[in-house]
Amino acid sequence: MKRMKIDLKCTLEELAESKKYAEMKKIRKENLDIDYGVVLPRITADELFDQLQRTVEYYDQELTKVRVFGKWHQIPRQQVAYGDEGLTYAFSGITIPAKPWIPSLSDVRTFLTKITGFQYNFVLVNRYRNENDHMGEHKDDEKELDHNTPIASLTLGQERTFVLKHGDARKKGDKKRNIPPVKLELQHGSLLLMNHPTNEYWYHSLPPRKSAGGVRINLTFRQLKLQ
Ligand SMILES: O=C(O)CCC(=O)C(=O)O
Ligand SMILES: [Mn+2]
Repeated sequence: MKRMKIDLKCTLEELAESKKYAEMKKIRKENLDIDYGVVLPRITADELFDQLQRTVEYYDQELTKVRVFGKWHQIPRQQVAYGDEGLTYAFSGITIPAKPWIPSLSDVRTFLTKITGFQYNFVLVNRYRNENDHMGEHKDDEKELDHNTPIASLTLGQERTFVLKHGDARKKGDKKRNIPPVKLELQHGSLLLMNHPTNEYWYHSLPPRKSAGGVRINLTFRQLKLQ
């Protein structure tokens, strides 16, 4: 079925002004502070997803290899960074310049600033092609990140499970603490804000998930300190 074309920029502007999106729900645990809510209506999320599918140019597979125990592996997803001029993205030993903003990403950035009050100068785009594509456990605790600005993670397309685990729950032996993981089903058009100090204590991942084979695009907007 052919959908009516909508003007993304205007739609996002109106949405931010009308505040007609679901309220964000706060989740708090020991040193975890996140907010979650669906901020884009279906039709807007669909249009953004289509535009990103058409216009985002992912890094070459050669640039997204990682070295683990001396062996090179292709990361299990597609990836690219966009951002203000001069910002770079460091990835397992290589530093790649962020690509200049494209209209859809810059419209979303403006929208996020209006609804959260935070400024963002950088976005990492991850595209999960199928149920096997995933992201392993990690913390986004790089020193270049401005910790006063939460990482704003917008999900489009296939719903997938996002898992947060406390660092102490991953330890072995006596040091291991029994802290249950926090699991969230990240919906099409949803926004997740990871507030400080979540990323100092909690790891997060997007595990493979059978029966969730559709394409998912995730945008993590970040504020990098000027380098
Ligand atoms: O795809 C996701 O929801 C997670 C992305 C993520 O953790 C990251 O980009 O650092
Ligand atoms: Mn992350």
